Amino acid sequence: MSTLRFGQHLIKTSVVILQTELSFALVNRKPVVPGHVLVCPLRQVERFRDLQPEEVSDLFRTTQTIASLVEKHFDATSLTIAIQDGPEAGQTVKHVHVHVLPRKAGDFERNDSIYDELQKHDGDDEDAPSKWRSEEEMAAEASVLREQLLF
Ligand code: AMW
Repeated sequence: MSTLRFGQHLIKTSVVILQTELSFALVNRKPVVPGHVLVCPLRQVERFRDLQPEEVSDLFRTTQTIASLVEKHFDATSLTIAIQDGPEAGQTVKHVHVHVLPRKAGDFERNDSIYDELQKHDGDDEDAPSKWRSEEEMAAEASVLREQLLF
């Protein structure tokens, strides 16, 4: 099976939802909310400023497609779309990625707590292999989402 690079991680195509000319979207091994997915440039660059204009364009067009898909599929009514651009902003994987998080009424008692959760969910204390989803579960989710893209 072929793989894509996400920073130091090798990503199996089974967990990839969509690949375009310059970007790809994958399911998350430790989602903050159901349907929390990531969209990345294919080229491994660390910071948003490192992207070429055509990569920015493809990345955001892909984000738009994927955001609509997960909002609908996970019965959400809004989205949080975020880039943690640099370590002080909470970036842990040195490869630009857009977090797409479906939102629903009452999902967090305080709406902006999602940013605290985003900061915490892959911190040193939280990001243990025992807390990751199985490859099978991730591949199953990616497969369902890929199918939805066809309609
Ligand atoms: W960052 O804190 O760098 O803005 O976010 C990294 C994101 O990548 C987290 O949501 C984390 O759960 C996710 N992640 C890290 N490694 C993998 C992987 N191998 N497969 C899927 N998601 C991953």
